Parts: sequence; C-alpha cells; structure tokens
Amino acid sequence: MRTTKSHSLFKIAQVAIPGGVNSPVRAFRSVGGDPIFIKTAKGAQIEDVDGNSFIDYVLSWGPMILGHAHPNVLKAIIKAAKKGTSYGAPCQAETELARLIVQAVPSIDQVRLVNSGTEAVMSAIRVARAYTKRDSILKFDGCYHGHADHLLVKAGSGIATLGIPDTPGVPNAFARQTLTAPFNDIKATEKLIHKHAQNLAAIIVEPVAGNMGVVPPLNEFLPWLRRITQKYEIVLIFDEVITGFRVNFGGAQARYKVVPDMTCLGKIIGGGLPIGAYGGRRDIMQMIAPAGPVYQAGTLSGNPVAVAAGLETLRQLKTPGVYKELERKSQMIAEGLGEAARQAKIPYYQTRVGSMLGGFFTESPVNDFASAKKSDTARYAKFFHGMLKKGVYLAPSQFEAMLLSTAHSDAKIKHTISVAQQVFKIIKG
Ligand code: KE4
Repeated sequence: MRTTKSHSLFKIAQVAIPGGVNSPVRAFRSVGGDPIFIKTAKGAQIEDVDGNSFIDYVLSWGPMILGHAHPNVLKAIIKAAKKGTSYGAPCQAETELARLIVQAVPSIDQVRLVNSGTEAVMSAIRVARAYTKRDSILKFDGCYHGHADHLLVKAGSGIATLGIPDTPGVPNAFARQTLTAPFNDIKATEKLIHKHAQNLAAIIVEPVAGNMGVVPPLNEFLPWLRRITQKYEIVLIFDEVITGFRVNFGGAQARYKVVPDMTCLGKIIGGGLPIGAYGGRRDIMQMIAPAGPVYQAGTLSGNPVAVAAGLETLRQLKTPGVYKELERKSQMIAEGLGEAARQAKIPYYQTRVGSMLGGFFTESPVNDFASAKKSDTARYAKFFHGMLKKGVYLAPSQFEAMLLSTAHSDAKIKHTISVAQQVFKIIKG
C-alpha cells in the first residue's frame, strides 16, 4: 500500500499543527504508523491522497450514518449556503431541527443547539448544577464526554472514588468535584452515591459506552440508574452524542425505554457539519439564558448550513425500514467477523448494539473499562493494519466503535468479512 503522499503531508502538518492532527485519535498513536490523509469520500468509501480506497467503518466517528457525500444532504447544504452561511440571528430552520429532535427523543421537551458534543455536555452539566444547587457530578470510567475540564478525570485509587485529573491542565479542585465509578457496576456506584448524594448534581453516562470499545449496558444498569437518581433528585444525563439517532431514531433511551432528565447529542444531528445539542425536561431547560439565569452562548450555534445538513439527515433516517436494514447489515457483519475469528481460533469477544459494533481480542467478557483494557491491544493494532492494507478502514484504536452506514452494501460487507478471514489468519501467530 503506497503511503508516500500521506507520509509527506503528515510531516508538513506536524510543523503547523500539534501532532499533525486536529484531534488526537486521528494520529494512529494507539495502533502505530502514520495516519492516512483523506482526499475524498463517497458512500461507504474513502480514498486517501495516495489513491488507496477503503471501506470506511469509522464514518467520521459517527456522523456519516447515511454514508459520505449523500446527494440529498449535499443538496440541502448547497441550498442553505446560497442563502448565506451564518446570520447570528434566529432562522426558521433551527426551530425545525429543534422540533424534530423534541419529537424524536423521549427526554427532550426543549433543546439548545451548540457546536460540538463537548459543548453540549459542558452546558448540560452547568444547567444541572444550577438546577440542583449542587456541585459534584459522577461519571463512569472509560466513558468519554468530550474535553471539558471536569470531564477529563479518571478514577483515583480504589474502584469508586473522587476523580483525579486525567490530563495536565485540569486543576485538582475541578477533578475532585467529579466522582468516578466502574460502568455497569451497580454495587460500587450505589456506595458512592449514598456517600455523596447530597452534593451530587448529575450523573452522566453513555447509555451504550462507545469510547472503551462498544460496551452495552447490563440489563438492570440503566433502569437502576434511573431509579436511584429519581430517589436522590440527581439529574440523570444520557450522553447520546454517539447513540443518538444511531441505535434508534429516539436514541438509546428509546431502545432501552429508560428516560433520563437530560440528553446530549452531536454527530449525526449535524450530518457531518459541526453541531451539538443538549435538551431535557422543560423545568430544567427553562433555566437557560435568556429564559433563565444560566448563561450559555455560541456565535455559530444553530448554524443554518449545519442545521440544513442535520435536518436532511434526520429526514432520511425517518424513512420506514432504515433502522431495520442497518440492523440486518450489522448482524451480517458481526456474524461474519465472529465466524472468521473462530475459524482462525482467535479469541474475539464481540459486542453490538444496532450498527455500533465492538470486538476485543480477549476470551473473557467485557463489561467495563477494566475488562476492556485487559484485551490484547497489540493484536488489535495488527488487525487494524492488516485490514487497512486490504482496503478496510477500522477505528485506529481498540477503544472506539466500528460503525455502519446505510451506504454499506451487502457486497461490501461480504468483502470485509473475506478480508477479515485472511487477516485473522495472518495475525494468529
Ligand atoms: P465532540 O466535542 O468531539 O463533538 O464530542 C465529544 C463527545 C461527547 N460524548 C461522546 C459519547 C463522544 O463519543 C464524544 C466524541 N467522540 C469521539 C470518538 N469516540 C470523537 C473523535 C475525536 O475525539 O476525534
């Protein structure tokens, strides 16, 4: 596989951009080697600057559920852009997207549009703190909620504790307000909540974890979280930046029938353009300026071009049968990969929720970050590069999701499976 042009572009990029990328995971640090530079993308295919073409299972980390450069989405973007790209004043399309989200997502009575998932989460937590007049929050190890200071926190010593900074630059004082517990661990979480409930403003969770690899909630976990947060009047926030409109048109909350108090969205609702959103119960959302006292703002919030792309994407997703078809294709590829690993006698623990798939090179079950980290990430790196060389682009990290789009044809899926059969055999050694 020729990578000359990507290699030279990466060297140049590293002079002007820290690490040569605008988001760390793109740099291939977890799997080794240099990132490929993309020249163009269409449907399920991406092409790099050296002319290599790949079936894409990253889909820009989620937004491209209809595949790249969907003709209707492009048309909507061009039509909107011709009317101006940003007004800094309200426009009808923002209300249309807001109303579509309100209608689709069970927990959302009102929604505020912002520019990224990070901004959505950061703002939702501020509102929850104002609403409850409490300062602490609780998150789960291995769940990622964007890069706001108080969320870049990892578990301290012991399994469920006060957070410690997970990166330089986050003051200890911020981290101490963030409690951490193991995902899916009711016992450890309950202990922590009982101890800190009086000062807990919110518990934030990815209802299906997508940032430790894909780890579904164990049966009782989400319903239990809903009950205990109601009992202590803690705001339950579902971070559905990945799962929103991915695992169901109403998100994971519709799939699992557990309704949080607030929901954060991003990715798919912008159809590939910058967007985020947070919404929830009307009494909470009425706290937000200018309706209420909690300040939050954004120059490009509700941007008409991003909103047009999001509206068209959600309209396409509303078409009957879309999720059923995504489910069928996702099941096909999951079964194919599982069979390929079995044939090669490679331990491969698979997870899947709708078109969000995970695969860990380990024999034991993966239900939280600690067990995910026990998987053989070196073998994942070999799998990643083996697949890449044969034209399949997976996430350049074990701790991400494999995603499908409506543009992934059966033929592409069958091709991916046959490539995996070869690669599993190669990495067997
Ligand atoms: P952004 O600020 O990147 O739009 O969203 C942050 C975020 C919030 N919540 C969840 C559950 C998320 O997964 C994300 C961002 N996802 C990562 C990939 N898992 C984005 C990729 C990247 O960081 O480059």
